[in-house]
Amino acid sequence: MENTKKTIYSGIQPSGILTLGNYLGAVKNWALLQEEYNCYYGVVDMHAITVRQNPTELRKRCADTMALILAAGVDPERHTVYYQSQVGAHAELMWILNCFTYMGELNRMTQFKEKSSRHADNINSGLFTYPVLMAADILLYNADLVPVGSDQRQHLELTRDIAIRMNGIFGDIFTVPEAYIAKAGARIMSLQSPEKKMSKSDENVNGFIALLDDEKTIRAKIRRAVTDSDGEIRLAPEKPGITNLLSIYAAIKKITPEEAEKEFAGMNYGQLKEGVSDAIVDELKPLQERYYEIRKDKELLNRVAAEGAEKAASVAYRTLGKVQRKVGFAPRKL
Ligand code: ATP
Ligand code: LTN
Repeated sequence: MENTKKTIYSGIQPSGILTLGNYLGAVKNWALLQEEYNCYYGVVDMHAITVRQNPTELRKRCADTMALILAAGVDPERHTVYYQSQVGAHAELMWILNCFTYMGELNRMTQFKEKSSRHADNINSGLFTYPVLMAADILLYNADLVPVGSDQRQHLELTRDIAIRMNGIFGDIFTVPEAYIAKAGARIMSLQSPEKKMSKSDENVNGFIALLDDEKTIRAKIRRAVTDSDGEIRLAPEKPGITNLLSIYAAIKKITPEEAEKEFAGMNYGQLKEGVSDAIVDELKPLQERYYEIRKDKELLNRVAAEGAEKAASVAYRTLGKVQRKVGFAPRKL
């Protein structure tokens, strides 16, 4: 029965076209988990403006991201897909959570440190409190499980700490969520600098495979992927490029990186790259076909967004109301 199912929440920023990293680390699992869970998936546009965005581009990317989530197989009839900025409860709960989060906790966040060094001219306070907004997203829906890539583990820990702290003060108001981090694909690395994660806002487009890259581009990017000069195909920390290619292959084929290593043992780098390209192209082709169909259908996208915001708001405002009462605010008509 629908309402006895556990709840999933996850979000993705419309900060660029989704990459293979976003897909293998997160979005692919969103579709797989929807049979067992009641799911809320947010296109987190409020998180995206923590770095400068062009407004016209951002609006377009929100729709692109929504279409990609649907193309990946998420069913908006049974689940909730929506734009975060259309549900005001996120910002309202975030304020309250801010007052229960310590500067010291936020100062430790590695994503903040990494993003502030990348955007040194715009270290705004939104970038600093970004994890608190993420905690608000998750706690509003009383999520049990949060499927994300491993880069988000620290934010999930903070969300849990905030929830436990507030439950301790006010009695049980929040469900304490667990991270769901898949073994394969949890951290796909950049093709150009395999010591850092593949990121959709990387200014070097050769560092990532975008989900909408055509076959020629995919093959060219993999051909150009940084490797090393020892010529042997094996998993090793000192061989991050080869290890990453094997991990990508493994995540797509649903095998372990060790099994992928065996499959390519004794071959040369050219053959490995061809095998990886074939796997990516086969995986992305059907997704792309569905995407272009859905992306044309403005009416469908608008309807999913409107219905999604309404469904999300009905749950989110209920939680917000409960928290507002607990902290001592005057009763409010929603
Ligand atoms: P940006 O580059 O704008 O910071 P991003 O590419 O890191 O964005 P997000 O929107 O922040 O993507 O993340 C969406 C989801 O994709 C999150 O669950 C995140 O953990 C996951 N993810 C992001 N990058 C990777 C990666 N390289 N490998 C695996 N999962 C990833
Ligand atoms: N911070 C996340 C995106 C995100 C998210 C969330 C993920 C925002 N809100 C809630 C899970 C649950 C990221 O991937 N960078």
